[in-house]
Amino acid sequence: MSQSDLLEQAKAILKHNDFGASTRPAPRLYPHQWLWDSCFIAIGLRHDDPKRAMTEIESLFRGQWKNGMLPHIIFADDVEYHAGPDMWASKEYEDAPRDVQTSCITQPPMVAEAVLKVAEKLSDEDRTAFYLRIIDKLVAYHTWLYRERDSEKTGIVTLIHAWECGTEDAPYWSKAMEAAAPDEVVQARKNGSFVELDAKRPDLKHAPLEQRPASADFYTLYHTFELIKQARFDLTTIRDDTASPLIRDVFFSAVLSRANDCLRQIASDVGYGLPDDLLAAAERTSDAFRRMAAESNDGQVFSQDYRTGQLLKEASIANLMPLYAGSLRENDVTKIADILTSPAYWPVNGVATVPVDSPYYGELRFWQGPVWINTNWLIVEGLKRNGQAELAKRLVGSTLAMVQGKDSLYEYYSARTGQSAGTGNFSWSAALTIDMIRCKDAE
Ligand code: 2M8
Repeated sequence: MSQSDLLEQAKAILKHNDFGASTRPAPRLYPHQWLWDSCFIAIGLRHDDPKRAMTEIESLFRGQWKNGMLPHIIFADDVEYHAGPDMWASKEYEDAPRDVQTSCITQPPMVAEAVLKVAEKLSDEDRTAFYLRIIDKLVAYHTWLYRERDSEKTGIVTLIHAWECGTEDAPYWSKAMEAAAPDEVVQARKNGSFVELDAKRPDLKHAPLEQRPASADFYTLYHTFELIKQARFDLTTIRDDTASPLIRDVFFSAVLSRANDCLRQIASDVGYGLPDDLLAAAERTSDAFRRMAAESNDGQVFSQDYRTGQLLKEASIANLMPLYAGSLRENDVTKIADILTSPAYWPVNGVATVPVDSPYYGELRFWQGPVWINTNWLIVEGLKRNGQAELAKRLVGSTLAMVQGKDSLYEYYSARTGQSAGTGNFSWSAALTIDMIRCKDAE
């Protein structure tokens, strides 16, 4: 398959998943609009249709709550999904929009980065108009994140559910969820068999069990969802009234750190004064990453249990994210580059979401080992910004070689063999393949 065939394949997937002003992550498994998916999708769309890319981003704000929150899903009508609109009942909340149904939690705040990337492809006039239409909404979102999720002013925001981090089955979340397992999972653990629970899974119509979260995690995701819903999705109530895990999440906060830098750039381009408390919060986040990376022997940083302060040291790609968060000292960049090129993280196809020597590693297990195109993309961006252009090029080459020549672009791939897994026709894999090819060709 030639590079231009791969580009055509990727474009056709985005077209197929387009439903007007936004794009489904995948036709059947993910039939609504997701927050960070749409950001990656816009980054791909910008190369051939920057106006459609703008629409993809602006359509996300249909779902913005009055308090500033951007929800992780905006629901389309009448399509089957395992965690659909009735389960969330967003309209019970005064802050939620009236004309669309949404989830009541958020997802990695990639929006400001997506706005900046799309804007690179716009005329000066369109760019300014785009920034002016969107900046108040972005400020409201970042302000909500700090107000609601970092009232202690640590710089690292707390997540109230694994679905918020986007990599929901990452080992540090899996581990933290163990103590909150529902009775049926506790019982299945005792019996040593999950067969009955596996048989009831709605998501397994679209992908086999070994490629989806294990049932212990899947049912705990639902159970903790019920707990946080009873607490009306409020962090303090969840902390005080439930045993549902709360995590100061470095993966999510690294995305926020970069998003803050993007927001500053957007504001400066249109002469917009960002609020002082937001600027101070952003400074705390970038300082936290620089400090954690400098203090760590091997460059890895860890999320924390919000209640106890205990570090969650399970190995995963989240621990390497200071690279994406901002500019690090050269020595700290080298430490992280050494880990991500080690045989555990880069056995054949880099970079595994969980290293192959981790007890959690599963070759095709959802967020527990396979290579995802979006995490590779984040690492490529981090490497480029931290003076590692050659390694970034190598990672782009390895990613494109892995996705090339298959019947579709998939949700994720084996780090050992490149085998594709999860759902096919996966939008962000298509969009970021386009972005990698087009940026490589432009260099
Ligand atoms: C996956 O998450 C959803 C819940 O949000 C699910 O498992 O049904 C994750 O990979 C998430 O990061 C992604 O945004 C979503 C849609 O692609 O799917």
